[in-house]
Amino acid sequence: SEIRRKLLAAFSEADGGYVSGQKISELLGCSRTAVWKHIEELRKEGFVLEAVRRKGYRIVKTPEKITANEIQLGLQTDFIGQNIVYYDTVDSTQKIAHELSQKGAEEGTLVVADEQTGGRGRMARVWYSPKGTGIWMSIILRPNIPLQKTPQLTLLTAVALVEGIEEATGLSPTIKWPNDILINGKKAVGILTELEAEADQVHSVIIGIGINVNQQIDEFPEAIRNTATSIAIEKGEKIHRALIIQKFLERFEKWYTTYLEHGFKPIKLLWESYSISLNKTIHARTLSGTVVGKALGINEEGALLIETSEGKIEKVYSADIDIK
Ligand code: BTX
Repeated sequence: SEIRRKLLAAFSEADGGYVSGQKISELLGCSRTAVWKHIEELRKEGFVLEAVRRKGYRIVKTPEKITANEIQLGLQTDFIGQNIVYYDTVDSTQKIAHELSQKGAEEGTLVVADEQTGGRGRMARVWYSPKGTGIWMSIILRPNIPLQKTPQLTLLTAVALVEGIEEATGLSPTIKWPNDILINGKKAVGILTELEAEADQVHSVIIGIGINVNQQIDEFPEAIRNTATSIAIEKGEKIHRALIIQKFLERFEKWYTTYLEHGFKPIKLLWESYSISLNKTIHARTLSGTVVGKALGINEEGALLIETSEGKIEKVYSADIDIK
């Protein structure tokens, strides 16, 4: 709610310091008793607050759980993640985001869940989204761009994820075209971009992001134990999920607004600098066969350019790639 947003903004500004009850009641335009009720609500969500006479309230600890409040506490964006819809458990945040989008949800609306029972990847694959350990979220965007440019948003998201994760954890993720983020060569993040469009008109783009954060290796299903990893595994310690979400949202807003103003060029350069597939021989498995060759880069549309041994340059729009 708006009140909650203001309350958290006041605590963010105080940066761990006290905010007086008087100040809060002025900011929110409510009585001291109502202030106390809002504080109690935060406590119920797992925030630890200290109350000191004449000084006011101070946040001592934020909850381990991810809550909308915690993501908003200290979030420095204008519109990305300013409206957060949170679920303890949900089929797929993509599904919810599509529904909200059709009901007219504002651009930048973020759907986050602690667990997904029907998390999905590309081409109806399963995305494992166990409870309490990862970040499963979807963002609603309404860019005014032609349909064929929408794959660029997947690449833009990958850039923001690399930078956000690096800022929050100190790890250095890399990108494997088109939508995998790897840490030390293993998949830690997946991105799924879906559209609502009619003819050439894009109504909305729903970006789904799954980040493995606090899983240990034996928590992964057998099928992906050799290929998947989590931030905690690579970092050697657990990381607060809300921090990663915040850092990502901030990078995302920055590059998304840059993109809308200046186009794909600046994003493309960053993307290429974080990519591990370039200048290597790769096998790209597409629906119509496998292309083998050297990955040269991406074009303006976000397609991967592969130079085959005959010197022909193939454009690949959708594939799974193996790096040889
Ligand atoms: P993808 O098709 O590139 O990857 C899916 C493949 O990745 C699976 O077939 C499996 O081999 C492997 N995989 C499944 N789960 C995991 C995992 N947790 N970690 C590593 N590897 C895994 C990637 O699709 C796009 C994923 C987007 C997920 C987000 S979560 C929030 C949103 N809601 C939703 O339903 N999907 C998106």
